[in-house]
Amino acid sequence: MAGCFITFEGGEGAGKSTQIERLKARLGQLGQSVLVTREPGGSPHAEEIRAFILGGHAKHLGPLAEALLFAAARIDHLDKTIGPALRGGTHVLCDRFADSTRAYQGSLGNIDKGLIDRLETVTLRGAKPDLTFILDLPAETGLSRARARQAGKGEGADRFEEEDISFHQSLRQAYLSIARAEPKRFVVINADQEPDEVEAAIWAALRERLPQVTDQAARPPDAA
Ligand code: Z5A
Repeated sequence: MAGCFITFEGGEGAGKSTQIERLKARLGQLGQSVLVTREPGGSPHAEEIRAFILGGHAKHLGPLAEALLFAAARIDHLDKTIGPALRGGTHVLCDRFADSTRAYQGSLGNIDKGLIDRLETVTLRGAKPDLTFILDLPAETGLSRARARQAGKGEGADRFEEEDISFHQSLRQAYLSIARAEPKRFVVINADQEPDEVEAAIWAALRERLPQVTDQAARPPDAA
C-alpha cells in the first residue's frame, strides 16, 4: 500500500520542524515507516536551489522567477525523494510544499491565482498531499520564536525572514484563506500553545482524517 503524504505549512517559527519530529517519533513507535523531508530542498539538486533562493540571490528576479525556482526544486524533490518513498509504502512528512508557493509567491507576491494553479498542475503531476496541517499563530509570536532560535545558533535572517511584520501578518491571512478553499485537505492547528498541546491537536486530527496512518500500524516485534 502506498504511503500517505502529509505536509506542514505556516509562517516563520510556527513550530513545523518541532512537530514533524514529534510525529515521526510517535509513528515510529507504532512501527510505521516515515520519511521526514523539507522544501525548498529534500534532494541534492533541490538543496542547491534552496541555498540560492534563501541566500537572496533570486530576490531581484521577482516573485514569478522565484516561484519557478521553487517549482524546479519541487520537481526534483518529488522525483528523487517523495515519489519513491510513497510508492514504497513509507509515509512522508514534508516541512513546506506547494502551498508555500501559493502563499509566499502567489498571495504575497501578487502572482495571478490561475498562473499558480497551472504551475502547480505541471509541477505536481497529481502528487497532492493527502493532508496538510497549517500551524497558525500571530506573526509576532512566530517571528520572535524564529529570532530566538537564530540568536541561539548565531545565525542571521534569511531572504523571507527579513520581510517586515505586515508581510508576515498578510502571510497568516493568506494561509487561512488557502485552507478555507480546500477544507477536506487542510487542518488549521492553533500553534500558539505549548508544544505538547500542539502535538495532541495534530494527533487527534490525523486519527480523524487518516486513521490508516495512526491506527492500522503493526507494532514491530519486541527487540528484547
Ligand atoms: N518558501 C517560499 O517562499 N516558497 C516556497 O514554495 C517554499 C518556501 C517551499 C524556507 O525557510 C523559506 O522559504 C520560508 C518560506 C520560503 N520562509 N522563510 N523564512 P526555512 O525552511 O528556513 O524555515 P521555515 O520553514 O520558515 O521554518 P522555521 O522558521 O525554521 O520554523 P518552524 O520549523 O516552523 O519552527 P521550529 O523550528 O519548530 O520552531 C521555531 C522555534 O520555536 C524553535 O526554537 C522551537 O524550539 C520553538 N518552538 C516550537 N514550538 C513551540 C511552541 N509551541 N511554543 C514555544 N516555542 C516553540
